[in-house]
Amino acid sequence: MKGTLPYFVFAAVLILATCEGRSTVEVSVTTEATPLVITQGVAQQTGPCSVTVDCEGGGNIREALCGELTADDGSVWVLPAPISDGEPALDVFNECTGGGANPDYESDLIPTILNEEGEEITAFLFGDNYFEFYVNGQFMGRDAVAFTPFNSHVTRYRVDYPVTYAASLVDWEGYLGVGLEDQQDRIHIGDAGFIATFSDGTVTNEGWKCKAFYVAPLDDPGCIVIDEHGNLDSSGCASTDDTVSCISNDPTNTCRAAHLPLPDDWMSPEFDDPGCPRPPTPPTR
Ligand SMILES: [Ca+2]
Ligand SMILES: [Ca+2]
Ligand SMILES: [Ca+2]
Repeated sequence: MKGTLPYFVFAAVLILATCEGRSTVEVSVTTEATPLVITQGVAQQTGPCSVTVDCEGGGNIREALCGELTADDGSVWVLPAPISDGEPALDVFNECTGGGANPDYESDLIPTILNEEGEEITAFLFGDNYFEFYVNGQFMGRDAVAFTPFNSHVTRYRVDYPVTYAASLVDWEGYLGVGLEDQQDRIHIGDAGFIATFSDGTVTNEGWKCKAFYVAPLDDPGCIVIDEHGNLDSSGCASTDDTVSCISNDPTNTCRAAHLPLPDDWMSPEFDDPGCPRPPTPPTR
C-alpha cells in the first residue's frame, strides 16, 4: 500500500562511541534482565572467517579477521560480531574485490521479490566498516569488505508497505576484543557509521533506532548506564584516544569490553525494541 509510512528498526552490534570509566564507585553492570558480560584483553583465538578476503587493490588495506574470546564466566563471544554466511550485496564501488567503480550496477540489479505486487525499491548502502541488511526479516546482502578499504553497495527488492529495515553494523577492529586498530604508528579507536538512501525517499536519520551489543574499549565498565529496557548508554563514557587510558597502557591486555548477547530475532519486524535509543548523528564537517 503505497504511501503508508514505513516503520524502521535499526539494530547495531557495535556502537559508534567508546567508553572510559570515570567513576571511582564500584558499579554493578550485571542484572538478571540484562546479562551484560565484561571481558578484558584481546580474543584468545583469531583467524580468517567467512568475510576475510584478499584485496586485489585499494589503499589502506586492513584484513578482516574474526575471533573468539572466553569471559571469566565461561561465556564465549564471537568477535567482532556474529557474522552471516550470506552473499555480499551488489557492488557500487569496491576497490578490494570488485575492481573499483561498477558503472553497470543498474543493469546488474536483479530485484528480490518479497511481495509480487509490492513497491520496487532500490537501496544504496554504505557502512564503516561492515553491515548486514534485512528487509522485513529477509536477508538482502552483506558488506563485501568487512574492514578497509571502504566500499559501497546497492540492492533492489519488491515489497509491500509497511517495510521494516534492520541492519547489523560492525565497526571492525584490528585488535579483536578491545575495539582498537592500527593507524600509522599508533593504536587508535577509529570511528564508524552507516548511511542508507532508498529510491522511495527513505533515508537513515534520527527516526531510526539503534541498540548496542558490544562496547569497547573501556577502562571501567561502570560508565555504562543500562536503562529499564536493557539498552546500553555509553554516552557518559570517554571516547577518544587521549582519554581512554588503557589505550596507552598495554591495551591488548588491559582494555575491557562490554557484551550483550545478540537475540536470534533481532532482524525480525516483530523484534521487541522498546526504548531503543536513536542512533548517533554524524558530526558536521
Ligand atoms: Ca565495508
Ligand atoms: Ca573502532
Ligand atoms: Ca571504522
